[in-house]
Amino acid sequence: MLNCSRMQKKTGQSSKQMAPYTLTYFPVKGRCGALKMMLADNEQQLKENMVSIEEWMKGDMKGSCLFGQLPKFEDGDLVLYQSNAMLRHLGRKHGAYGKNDCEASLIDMMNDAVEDLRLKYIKLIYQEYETGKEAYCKDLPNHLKPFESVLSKSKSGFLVGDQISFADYNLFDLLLNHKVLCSASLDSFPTLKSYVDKIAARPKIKALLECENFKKLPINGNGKQ
Ligand code: GTB
Repeated sequence: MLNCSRMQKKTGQSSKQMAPYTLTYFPVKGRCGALKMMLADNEQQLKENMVSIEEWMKGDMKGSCLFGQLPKFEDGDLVLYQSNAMLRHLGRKHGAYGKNDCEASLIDMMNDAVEDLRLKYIKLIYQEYETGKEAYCKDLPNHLKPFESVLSKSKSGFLVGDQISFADYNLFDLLLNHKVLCSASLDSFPTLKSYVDKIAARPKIKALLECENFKKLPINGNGKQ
């Protein structure tokens, strides 16, 4: 189980509500940090199957995955691959996908922009870390500027509308990664900085971030961060 005992006690869920969701993934935060944050914030339990790289290398599990990759997410009989599809599914189920179609489309747009930046981050981490980190951090403000701009116009402090959405969890997770990668990354973005502080202070997110089971997971699979 992902959740700390402290968090489980606080939620006070009945056994019927326990672990409606199952996540199969490597023992890293990777592409599942945002999903875990959204579930924690909504007091949802998550059963985790951690797959070691040794187990994965045997090949059987890879062969059983629709696109040959993890994460895999199960909600009862529904099996999902693709981390952004998982975020959307949970956003729909837990009121984190806007309050009308227009908001949902704007949330999609913002989440696609988060994915664009995540792909650049992943490329750096897994392919160019030694040679590309300095240039990446120098160029990062150009990629953060649009998020700062959207948030500085937001009355609620969230990307879209007046409530948190799955795109916020996704952006928050990626900004945390960037704070580790380029420590000064938010220095010239006061709105993004207070956005990160505000989401990190949400009680259930705070509890997750302080939870040993979550904290001990490396951000990435190759030890770079
Ligand atoms: N578009 C997909 C999504 O969003 O879910 C991308 C999924 C993906 O890239 N999965 C990677 C994977 O399954 C893991 S995330 N790789 C194995 C393969 O392709 O055979 C990155 C990652 C890489 C390595 C580790 N590790 O060694 O522990 C952990 C995480």
